[in-house]
Amino acid sequence: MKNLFFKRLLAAALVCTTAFSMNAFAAQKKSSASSTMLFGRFEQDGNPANGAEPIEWIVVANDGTKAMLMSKNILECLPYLHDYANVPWESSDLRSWMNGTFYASAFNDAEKAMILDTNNSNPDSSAFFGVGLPGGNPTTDKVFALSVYEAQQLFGAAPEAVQDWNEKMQAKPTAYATMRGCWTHPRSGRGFWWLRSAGTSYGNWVATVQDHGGVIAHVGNRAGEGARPVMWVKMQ
Ligand SMILES: [Ca+2]
Repeated sequence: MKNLFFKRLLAAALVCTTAFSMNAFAAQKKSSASSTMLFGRFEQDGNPANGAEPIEWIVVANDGTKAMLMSKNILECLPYLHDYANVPWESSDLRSWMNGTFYASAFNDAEKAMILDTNNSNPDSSAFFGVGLPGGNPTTDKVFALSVYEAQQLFGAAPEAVQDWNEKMQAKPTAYATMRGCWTHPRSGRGFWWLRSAGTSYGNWVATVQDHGGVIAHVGNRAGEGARPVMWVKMQ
């Protein structure tokens, strides 16, 4: 039932293409049919001279009091970890960037007050990859990447279909993220984005999403992959 609930929410979110401003947030906050919303700002068009652009978020869950938002686009190009090493989400560069540089620069004080702490479990990845790795300690995050299990629940990326095409998981880097080094498919414009879960024990230490939307594992310092921040935002 829970999976169906999330699927329906996601379907509703993806059907409507209207982006809501913060002024419309109150009006839409009780509607499960809300789709995307604008919240915070980050450089996206690759022209810093015209300032940062509003961030568009997909409302992937909404329980009536809070909404789970995931950036529609891949916002930044960075490795999960700068070095060739196996570290858990807790110690990753990606977590540091999301809760540090990104959180500090993308949101004003009023917006920060709306962003809730999320207690994230980080289970090992064996239930997804078969030959998995430990995920490390639980973490408390303002901003985070999805785990493989959350992606599976929200977008139906079933374990037996991790290599498969999954339109719900596809995303494009912004022009800025492409300029920063995110690999971008020349025709589709889509790219790769990190999950926070561990990968497999064959030296592929982090789960990541490919341009066609399937989940795979890569070494965490692989170049050209990016970040899709996720967070829970208070609605009342
Ligand atoms: Ca700009």
